[in-house]
Amino acid sequence: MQITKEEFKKELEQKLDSQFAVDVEHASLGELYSALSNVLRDGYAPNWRETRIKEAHEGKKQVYYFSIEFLPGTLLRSNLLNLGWMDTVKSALKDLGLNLDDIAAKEPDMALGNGGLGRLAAAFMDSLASTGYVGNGNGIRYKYGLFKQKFVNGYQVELPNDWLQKHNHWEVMRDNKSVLVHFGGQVNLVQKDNWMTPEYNGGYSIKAVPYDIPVVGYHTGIVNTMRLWDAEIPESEEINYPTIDDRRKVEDLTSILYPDDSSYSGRLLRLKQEYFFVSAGLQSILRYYTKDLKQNDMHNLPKYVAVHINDTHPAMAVAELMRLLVDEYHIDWDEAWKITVQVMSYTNHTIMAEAMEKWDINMMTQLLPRIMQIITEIDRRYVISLTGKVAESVINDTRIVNNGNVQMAHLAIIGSHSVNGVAPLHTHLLETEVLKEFYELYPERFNNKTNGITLRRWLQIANPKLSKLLDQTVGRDWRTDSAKMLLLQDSYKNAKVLKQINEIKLENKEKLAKFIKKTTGITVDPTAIFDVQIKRLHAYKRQTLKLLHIIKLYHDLKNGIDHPKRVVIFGAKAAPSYTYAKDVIKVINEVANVINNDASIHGKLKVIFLENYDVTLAEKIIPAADVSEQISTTTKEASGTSNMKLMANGALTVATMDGANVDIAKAVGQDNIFIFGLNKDQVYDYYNKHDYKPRDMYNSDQVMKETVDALIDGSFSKAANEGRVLYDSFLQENEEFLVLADFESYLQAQKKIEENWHDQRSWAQKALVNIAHSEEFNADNTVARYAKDIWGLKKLN
Ligand code: CR1
Repeated sequence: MQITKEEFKKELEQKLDSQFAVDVEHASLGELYSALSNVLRDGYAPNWRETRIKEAHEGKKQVYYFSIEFLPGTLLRSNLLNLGWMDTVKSALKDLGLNLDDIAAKEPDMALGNGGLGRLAAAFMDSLASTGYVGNGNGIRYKYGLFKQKFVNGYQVELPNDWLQKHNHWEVMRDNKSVLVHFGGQVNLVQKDNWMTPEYNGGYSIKAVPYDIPVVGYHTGIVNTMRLWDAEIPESEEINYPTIDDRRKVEDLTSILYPDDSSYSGRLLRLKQEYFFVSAGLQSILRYYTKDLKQNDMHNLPKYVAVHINDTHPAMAVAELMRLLVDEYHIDWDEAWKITVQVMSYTNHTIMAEAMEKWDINMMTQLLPRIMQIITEIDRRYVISLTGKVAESVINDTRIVNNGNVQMAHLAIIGSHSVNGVAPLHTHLLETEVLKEFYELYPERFNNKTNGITLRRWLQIANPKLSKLLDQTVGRDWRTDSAKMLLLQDSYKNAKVLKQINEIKLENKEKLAKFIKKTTGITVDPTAIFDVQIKRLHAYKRQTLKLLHIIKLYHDLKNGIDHPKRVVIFGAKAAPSYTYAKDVIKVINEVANVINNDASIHGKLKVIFLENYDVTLAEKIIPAADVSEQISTTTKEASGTSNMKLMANGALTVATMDGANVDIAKAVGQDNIFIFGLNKDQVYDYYNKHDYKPRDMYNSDQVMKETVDALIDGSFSKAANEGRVLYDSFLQENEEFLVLADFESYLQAQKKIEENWHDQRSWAQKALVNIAHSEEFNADNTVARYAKDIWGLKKLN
């Protein structure tokens, strides 16, 4: 539905009046946000309803993306853009003396995810709707999102992120679509009507209530649904929870998102969360299949439904679908298994061993007795099917139940027809190292699907100026057909375009500089190199290597060795229980303090660690970046996606040949990226031979020694203890992240960056090539590949 400026103004006034009894002039920004989002809701509501009717009518296959994390950020501007209202509304607001950005800033950031994995899930939602596919999200409506990060004396402090406090304006609660999820008790199998039927004794049910969030497609008229589940006490069981405390215990199931994307804490609650949203999701899918689509043959389920297991957290979907098919719909085990494997597909997002989920059998038996029985049976049949055919060791390594644990990745792989990694190198490592034995058993299941980003959010919304330049140079079509962005290369020698690229970058940097001033009090020079590392704080991502480079630059400047002006900008949250990562934050903050206050270096180097990195902050930083730091230990970063967002905004990447950096290097060519560091074979050589001796390197390299010693020689005395922790970690024999091994070559890469910086025209040319080729990482194309190769979807008419 389109809207004129005048219609919009009238609608806005009406909403302000009916909701708050104020007029535009007297409305607060919060009230304006609320009214504006309501006008938008009216705008897309008909499309949302029609999409559902069409879905049921056309009966096309749908994908359900099961993910324990979704990280959409804010939705106001994205809904405006996708609905085609952005320009009209911006200009109408301007007429009224208002600014869209100020109003949009009132929306809480929907941070129901930790990092790349959750952000990817949200990007896929947007891309599915924007390319015409029916794709549904299935997740958890956490009451508290990822913690709010503050720095106190340089330390990270975590505060609750009560994002729902001010109401989520997009969600619609659909109480009538609630389902019950059962936990605990005992299960006996009894013969009933010729069927082994489970008889449940004891235990309890929790009511899963869906909150639907619309996913508005970009100019497609399609509005898909992201369904997030909340936990309530079923009316019939209220009597069992007489006190507020009792109630809270149940409702706590969906209270918190686990703030850790690499290891697991609060295990029992986490397991409950996993089963809760998986069971609720599958029950509602089958209800839709039977009631709305009026299908009664479960054998046809794979023609209508694809369920995607995003990392192992929803892997129980395999067992839960078996339970539903066998127990509730009386499908033969073998038939049910065929259906299940055809329906399920799985993405692995990391090779980090600590993220490989396993659940204790006893815990699982107590909490989910029927699921444990089913998993045991799947495992038993798996072992039988391979006995005598492959080595016993292979069976033991790959079976689902072993060493007292249920291996969730094994369940996901065995129960899915497709297993994919998220960049070619990552998929290759899955096939040859991490999941080698599975690859040999099921080579046809493995495939690669390189990650992508939504250019709508990261260019159109976050960088309107660069978007306009693209409009002027390649035409507006790039907004729907990103391949057109490649035409930008025709302007490689166009002095005017190159100048504009630099001007736009400078304007974005000025804006960020203002934000930095406002939030940290520190003045930064927008003409300096803005050198950006934004991602979760983790040893493998090596914010530590950046830190060593900063110290080296500082020493140089103090010793009269000149460098171009540079502002290093970090954004990163550390998992609350990850002490090493928190130590890194403290050290960076104290190093920053010393450097930022040292008048002797004349402001040539500034180090800014911005608090509370989230999608909203990313939208401010990314358009202003000159340099993108992608410096993980080769083999450790499955893909990375900030690398893609930064290149799309014209930042030049300094990178190891890890994750999707490899593909970025291929796309832009060696001249337009700064590659350094050990390659995968060298890394594995160290790991296999156990002969990495950083202390020898340190002793024989004076620059390295001076740089590392600064951590313990009193230079940064406020982080003496944490500095010692880092120092010791770097020098430890066979240190896993090979920080010092890459130090020298990282310095070389940085030197090259400085040399290139002096030639602003050629810098702009490199930026231009990066912007043009970022289209290869358009999530719209990524989902098209999933849709075709894995899910078998057809577009809605
Ligand atoms: C990976 O670390 C990747 C995203 C999305 C992360 C990152 O390299 O870009 O997934 N994995 O695929 C993760 O969070 C728990 O695993």
